[in-house]
Amino acid sequence: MNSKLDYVFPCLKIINCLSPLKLVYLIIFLAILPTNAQTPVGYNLWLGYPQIKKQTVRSEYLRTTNSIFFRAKTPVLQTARKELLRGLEAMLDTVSGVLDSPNAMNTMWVVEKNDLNQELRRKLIGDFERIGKEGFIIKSVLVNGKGILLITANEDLGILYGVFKFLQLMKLQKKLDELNIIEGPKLDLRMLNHWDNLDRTVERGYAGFSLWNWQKLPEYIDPRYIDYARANASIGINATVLTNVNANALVLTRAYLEKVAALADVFRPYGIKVYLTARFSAPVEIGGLNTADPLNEDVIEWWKDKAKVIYQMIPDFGGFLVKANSEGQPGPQNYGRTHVDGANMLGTALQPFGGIVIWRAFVYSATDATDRAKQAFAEFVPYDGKFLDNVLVQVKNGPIDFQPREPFHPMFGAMPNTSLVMEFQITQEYLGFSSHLVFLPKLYEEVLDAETYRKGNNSTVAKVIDGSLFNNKITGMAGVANIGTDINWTGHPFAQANWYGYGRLAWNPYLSSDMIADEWLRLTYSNDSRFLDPVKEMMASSREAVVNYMTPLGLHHLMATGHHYGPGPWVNDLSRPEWNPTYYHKADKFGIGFDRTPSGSNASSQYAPELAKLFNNPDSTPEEYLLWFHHLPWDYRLKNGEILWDTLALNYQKGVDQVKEMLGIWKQAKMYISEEQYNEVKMLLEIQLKEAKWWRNACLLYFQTFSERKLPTGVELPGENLEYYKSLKFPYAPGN
Ligand code: GCW
Repeated sequence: MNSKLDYVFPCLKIINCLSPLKLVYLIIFLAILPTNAQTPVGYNLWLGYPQIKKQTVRSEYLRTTNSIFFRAKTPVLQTARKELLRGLEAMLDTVSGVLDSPNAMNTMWVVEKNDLNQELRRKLIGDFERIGKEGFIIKSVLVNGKGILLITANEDLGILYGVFKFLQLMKLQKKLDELNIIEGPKLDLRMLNHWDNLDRTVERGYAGFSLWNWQKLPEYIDPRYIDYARANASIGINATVLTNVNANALVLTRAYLEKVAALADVFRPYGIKVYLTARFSAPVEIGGLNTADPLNEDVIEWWKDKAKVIYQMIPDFGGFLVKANSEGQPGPQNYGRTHVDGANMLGTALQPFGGIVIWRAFVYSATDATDRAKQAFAEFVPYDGKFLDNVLVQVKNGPIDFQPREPFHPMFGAMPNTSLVMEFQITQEYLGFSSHLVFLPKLYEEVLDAETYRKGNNSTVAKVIDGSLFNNKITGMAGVANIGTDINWTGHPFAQANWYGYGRLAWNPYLSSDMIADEWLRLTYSNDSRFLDPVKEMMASSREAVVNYMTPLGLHHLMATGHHYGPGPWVNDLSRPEWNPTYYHKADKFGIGFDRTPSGSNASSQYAPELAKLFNNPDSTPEEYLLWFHHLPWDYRLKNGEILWDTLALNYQKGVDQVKEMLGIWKQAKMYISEEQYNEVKMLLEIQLKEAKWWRNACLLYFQTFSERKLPTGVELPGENLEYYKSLKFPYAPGN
């Protein structure tokens, strides 16, 4: 580990040898060096470590820091030690001595359970049981009568997480001397899903290109890979699927596996395992077989051999994520077999090596005319209990597709004998790309807190996925990444909060989104409450704002074709009915909305009876899901006393007003942050305001052709006519 002194001494030696004239030149040269040699704004994410004045550190121990006992025996522990020193040195501007054995001068110990003395081990035995494999303990303890700050864990990864937590607490200006934190993750798999293609384009990616430079791998290790791993480890993410679920079999060839192995080597010391998407037809495409039938002996052998090769190259390989028989991807059904046949065949191949299969439930058929919202449930629920133990089923948060708002997916709670992984989208495919500020943990929280009633009251979605409701063996959450080569990683600086917040909720799905916003803002911008309080409010309202200006009252999938950028509620000419927005809103002279009650598609019956009853009656359906479940007349009277048309229009207007308020809040925040930080978000909020108005105008003008009613007072009149909005085309919208 290099300390700052390692660099200072050689420099002093060089300076000593210089003649006075050369020294003058050197000083002039240093003075004119551009000062922006620092890290560019946004690159450090929530991991920037600004200097803290020593006297304001809320810890007696650290103010008198002189040595730390930290025995780093494994690569993960070495990472942890490096991270601790990096943070402490930057924040405290003191070079702390790190020792491999305890010493009377220690003020801090960072030690794995097995390296603790008997007495402490015994004293903390209950805590060690509670934190599990990856958790940590941060605690003030007495050693030989002297107070010491202790970070400890059962295993090395817990230490790394504990170190990040400790640095975070320091940055949050928490009092550090009486800490007693005993914490472990509630989910096993805390995963990012990259929809990254081998040509470096990113499906639904709005932050540049893929981070993975396949061309230069395996030899060339971009330092960003390390920074990516640090960022993920700091929020507890322990798994990454490198490639798009719309998969390319080439990644399973030896040449690519060597590249994957190089990435796995980089991520391993940060506790992150690598997974790949497996194209079901790979045995045909790269294996020379003439079938990929999961019951064919040659196919079974091919996958077994493939698994063997992968594990020889990447001993801790995580496993496969599979999108099969969905949106044109090949799968077992191509051979008359089932999802269970396909998933279990791959599970069997990975099982000897401890690998897992994550099989996606995002399926809807090109030929089945039943409501798309019902199809995944109908197809998968009968398979409950039929998947192998190392096969997990990954379910999107809602039954359609990552809309600004959907009710939770009815599969959650309906498959007690199957491990269900929650799939959230962090990238904002349907929520304004990387131009709109939308704080997604609000959405995630709503889904996780939703009551399923599957095992009485308090059977929330969070309890389904953390395994506590049905005692599942493996648990997990997946987030479709919003990360790319942009300097600030995510395009919009506030989209970093979605990556951060996703990680925090994957660690603990019971955290509140308000707390996450508070943490993230403090870690990224400032601890000043004059900045924090209003900006937190701006974040909290941002999700409801996007729902209002895009798809209020339970409307969904009104986005334009293909790229999903901007409104296209009029689109009705795509080859598959369920790709058309008109399929979802069903606006006509009578009214608007999708009847999913028994008089319609009866999708409501896929929920527990308590919910189905609620959803079947428009009067008891929560207003935010009204048009998801009902087709209602334009003059249907809502609880607010207004008719549906007026409420719809006023909601669209409200969304626009909310963005105006967000912009207003941001303008007030100007004095607390740098000009660059301020301008960046201000410009983006201006785009968001322009686009919120576009959404409002386009949707209202279009729906007005059916309602034939005037816009109510308070709704701004559109500046253009419907034809204008219909004529807008975006052939190069990103992420498509
Ligand atoms: O939301 C849709 C996207 C597709 C995506 C698909 C999926 C990867 O529009 O781009 O494909 O979902 O989740 O498989």
